[in-house]
Amino acid sequence: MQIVYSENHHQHAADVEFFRGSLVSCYENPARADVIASRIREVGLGPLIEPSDFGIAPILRVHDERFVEFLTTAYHEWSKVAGDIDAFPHAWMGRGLGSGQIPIDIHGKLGYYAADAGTPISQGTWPAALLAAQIALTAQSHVWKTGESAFALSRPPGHHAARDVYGGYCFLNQAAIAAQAFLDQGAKKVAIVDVDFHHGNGTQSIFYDRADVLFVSLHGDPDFEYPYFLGHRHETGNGEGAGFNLNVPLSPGTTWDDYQKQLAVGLQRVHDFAPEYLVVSLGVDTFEGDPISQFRFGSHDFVELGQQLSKLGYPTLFIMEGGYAIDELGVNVANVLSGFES
Ligand code: Q9C
Ligand code: ZN
Repeated sequence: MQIVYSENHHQHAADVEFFRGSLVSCYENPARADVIASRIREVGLGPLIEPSDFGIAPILRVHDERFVEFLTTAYHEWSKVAGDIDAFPHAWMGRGLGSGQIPIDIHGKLGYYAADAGTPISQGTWPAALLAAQIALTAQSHVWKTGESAFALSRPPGHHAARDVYGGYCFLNQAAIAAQAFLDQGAKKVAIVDVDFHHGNGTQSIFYDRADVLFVSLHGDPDFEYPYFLGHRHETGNGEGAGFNLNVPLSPGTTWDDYQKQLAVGLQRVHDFAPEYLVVSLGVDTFEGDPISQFRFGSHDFVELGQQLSKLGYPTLFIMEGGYAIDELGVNVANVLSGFES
């Protein structure tokens, strides 16, 4: 399997995030990708290659131009008034309280574009997010050209980013950008399976009205878990997209044994859809030791997860999403990929 990686993810290094009313060290930190890369080298899963530059056009197929413009300038605008400290919003519009007009002031803009107060923007956030998208596009291009599978080992993650919203540690939606790239290159149908602990609200929202991308997500029930406002079972798609969105919310404490039965239903739906390509939003925050999540996968269960995904038989593009138990993160991710290859 081809692995696409760049050490330049280190540019996105925020200091703190809000957690239960306090500021704590960021869970989404550079050590995450480092330990995954190191484990992948250790088990010899495949060559780690550097990303190519596909420019901004494939990103603008998914994201709003003014949103991208905001991301490119946000830290600079913020640091002019706040100094060299991570940027956070402090005001949101609230239901019914927005005219739709985008504020000019940076604090207003942060509130306009952010979904939460848990996603700091640091000095190198934009270049790192752009690089993560290029990593996804490089891996996508490999899958497209060879029919082989690939892994985009990138951070920051992407599945909480919507067309013009950032949040949940995500800025650009790599999975959506890659799925759209397959379609733009001539594919007719692409399925995205999201196995991150959190619902992929950004990805769902991007494709909710469309029949050319099937979105299947298994996740912590949003009645209890981030992102709270999307990911319920009754969300099945809209208009032409009706029937092309499948959410499987699961209780806190869900084990692999519970999960795999639901996964089988989700993968059957993918099979029935008969896509040409599969994109996997790969979060391993379903691990029992994850500090912010509530499922109970053991490390060995990730091998089986990889095996189940490989049984579908599609050229598959894995995109790195969440997973915050640093000590086991490398093993858990490599286990999925090893299981997939076996
Ligand atoms: N401040 C992904 O796994 N915040 N994002 C949790 C800690 C949101 C997770 C509370 C978690 C987002 C890609
Ligand atoms: Zn997650």
